[in-house]
Amino acid sequence: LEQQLSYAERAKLPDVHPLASKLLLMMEEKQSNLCLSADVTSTEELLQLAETLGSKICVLKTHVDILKDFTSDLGQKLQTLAEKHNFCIFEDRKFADIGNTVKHQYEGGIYQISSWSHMVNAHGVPGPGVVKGLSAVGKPLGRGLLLIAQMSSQGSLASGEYTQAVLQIAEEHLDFVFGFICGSRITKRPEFIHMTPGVQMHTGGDSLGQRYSTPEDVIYHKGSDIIIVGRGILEASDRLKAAESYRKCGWDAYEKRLSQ
Ligand code: BMP
Repeated sequence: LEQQLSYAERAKLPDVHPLASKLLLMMEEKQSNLCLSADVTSTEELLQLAETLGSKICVLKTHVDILKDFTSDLGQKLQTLAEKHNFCIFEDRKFADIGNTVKHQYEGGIYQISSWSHMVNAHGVPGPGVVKGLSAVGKPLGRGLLLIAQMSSQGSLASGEYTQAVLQIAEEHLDFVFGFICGSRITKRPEFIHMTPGVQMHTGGDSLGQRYSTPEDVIYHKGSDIIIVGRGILEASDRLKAAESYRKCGWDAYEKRLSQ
């Protein structure tokens, strides 16, 4: 039954995290459940992607530690583009240490992630302390956390009981955790947002263990909420056209799910 709720209806649930609410409304308004994984190594190219594809996406996912020319003004520039085109910024940092260490990694260092990224993610491996550490920094800023419950890669250890234990940590920290990185829906609780990487128009994989599912499979059959697409768009000859076709596929699959 929860599956039938629209993104807009879920945005209004009393217990929904404010960031999840904002994101769900944005998705409905833009008719986009597409997250672009902007895995490029030049800042100029990253900003250009945000500018040209911004209208097609609900989330821009970054790996700022792969940029060869990172400078401290990037966060502000990304935030300006996020406001202009109405998307959220997600630094895919995958925190995985004790609470005290991740607090510093999130707030400080060269990247100062908490100052510009609306959401980040973390592994459950360290136990709940990793969430508590990140929350100490992010919650006062209105940020949100996604826990990595499953991974798209071949042989991933994040499955079964591990996935269930991650879900448990999330349920105990509803004031900061608003969703998951996962392959398919792992909870019926409609306040949680499920985001799925490893998406291309055709199933298959790469030479380093990545595995791909289609937008239709991820959103309609697996019940996830957001498709995360990197090379499916980045390696296309026309990135804007590719982004539009992923947006449309993801959205059509969502409408099909709603109308069941
Ligand atoms: P691509 O669509 O080009 O395969 O990129 C996938 C992106 O999602 C990469 O940035 C990768 O780091 C990330 N990712 C993933 O592929 N699988 C996971 O389980 C978790 C991820 O964050």
